Amino acid sequence: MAAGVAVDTRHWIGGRRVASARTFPDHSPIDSSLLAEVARGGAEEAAAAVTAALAAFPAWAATSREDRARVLHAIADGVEKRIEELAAVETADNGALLRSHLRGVMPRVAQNFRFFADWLLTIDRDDFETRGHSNHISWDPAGVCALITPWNAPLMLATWKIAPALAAGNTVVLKPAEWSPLTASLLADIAAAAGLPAGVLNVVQGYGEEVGAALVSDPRVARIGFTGSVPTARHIAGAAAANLVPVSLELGGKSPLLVFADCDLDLAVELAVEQYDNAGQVCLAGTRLLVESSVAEEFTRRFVARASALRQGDPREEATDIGPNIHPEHLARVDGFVRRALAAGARAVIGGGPHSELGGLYYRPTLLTDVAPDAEIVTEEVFGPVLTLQTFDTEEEAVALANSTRFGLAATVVTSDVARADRVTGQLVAGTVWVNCFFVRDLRAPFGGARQSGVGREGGDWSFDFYCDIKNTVTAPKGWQHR
Ligand code: TXE
Repeated sequence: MAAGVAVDTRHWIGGRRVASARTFPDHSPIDSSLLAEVARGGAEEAAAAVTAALAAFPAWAATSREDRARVLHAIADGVEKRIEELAAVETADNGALLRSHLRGVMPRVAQNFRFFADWLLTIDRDDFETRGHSNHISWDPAGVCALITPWNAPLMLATWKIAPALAAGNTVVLKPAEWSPLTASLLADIAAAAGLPAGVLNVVQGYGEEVGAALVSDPRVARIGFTGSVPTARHIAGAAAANLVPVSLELGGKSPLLVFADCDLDLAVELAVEQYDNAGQVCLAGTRLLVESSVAEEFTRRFVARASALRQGDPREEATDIGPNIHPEHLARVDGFVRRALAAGARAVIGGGPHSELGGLYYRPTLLTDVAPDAEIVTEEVFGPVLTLQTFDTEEEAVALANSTRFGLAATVVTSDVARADRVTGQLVAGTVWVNCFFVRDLRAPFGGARQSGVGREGGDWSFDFYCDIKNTVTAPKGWQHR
């Protein structure tokens, strides 16, 4: 196995490993080697997992906040103890850089648990006064949460939902993406070793249309958390509507990166080249470069020099900057976007196709110019190392271009003019806006997007609002000793 680590890829249901009659192959995008034959669940396994989660719910919901926080910290301890193994397996499974997993992604997995454990102990919306009366708001766990997660940051995005769901006192059934199933299986072992009771976290492996669809249609599910594509979100939202289940949808983006002539151009180039991270498989990526005309030529020259120095290859090597894309089907999807753009008259300043020497799933970092504002390559999420560059002459034109897609997830503004930054950021349709920086994240901030970038927000209070049922407000004469 590319990762050199054997993973038990049977389901984790009710605190024990469960096999299925069928399996599906899991290959590494690094070299297409077979990593595992993974249990291929279906409606039966999905139902069994919901049953186990339901059975475990009363006791876990009744566990004190302090005890739940203690278990979540113990899970974080377990993640930190096995961080090298988790990083190696995740890199083998989804092709993202080992150094990113070791130094950024896996520490963030542990932080997801610690953050919501601590937030649980500090969250205080309970008491405020009204005309001589006190009000006490209390909230309950919601119940069984079905969490369906993607392949671009498998364990980080799964635990970004699992941690608040568990902290709030819910039980969970996780359906990882079939293109990156492995670390979810390891998490099940880590959680069990940390003392998470059987049935509180369940992991069912399998295809979205088999396991995922069964989970979101199960009337016993109380919350659905999803990160993935818009088309899949439509299926899930429809199932949730049938049962009137609250659903959180974190979807794609086509975010702008605005470069104004007054900016530090070297900073703008560095921020733009960062958008190739994870081979462009980042929902927040600023893939639409919008550059003020007067600096476009110099920006492009510096960008080409910087991007041409990026090293593509084996993501396990420390020196590698860009690894492979996740899967042959996805590579074909990415390449299809580029080919259609080139056929429509776009020009590839760099890249423009798969990496001819490396072959496999390696796609060259690509920058396309001469693209129309309504072109598919400008309006649709490619989810590969493919950027477009458009120019503008005025601030108004920049904002209009930035807001011209059906998405609204993020935006980056590069300018040295504070007043301009205030004006522009106030007009952008984007859930997260960075000024002269990128991907600086605080877990207290609401994460999510407008338009077709999703429904709802995750992070801090917003995660708790979603994963809890607000129970009631008790109002009594001042001095009443609310429990
Ligand atoms: O996602 P899917 P895919 C976008 C990105 C990418 C495109 C396709 O544009 O190119 O989506 O990626 C499960 N009922 N993003 O096809 O299909 C599936 O098993 C229930 C952006 O991989 O949405 C997986 O676990 N579940 C995104 C999860 O949904 C179903 C990250 C996501 O798969 C299902 C990933 C169904 N009918 C993709 N069909 C981001 N915002 O980061 C599939 N699934």
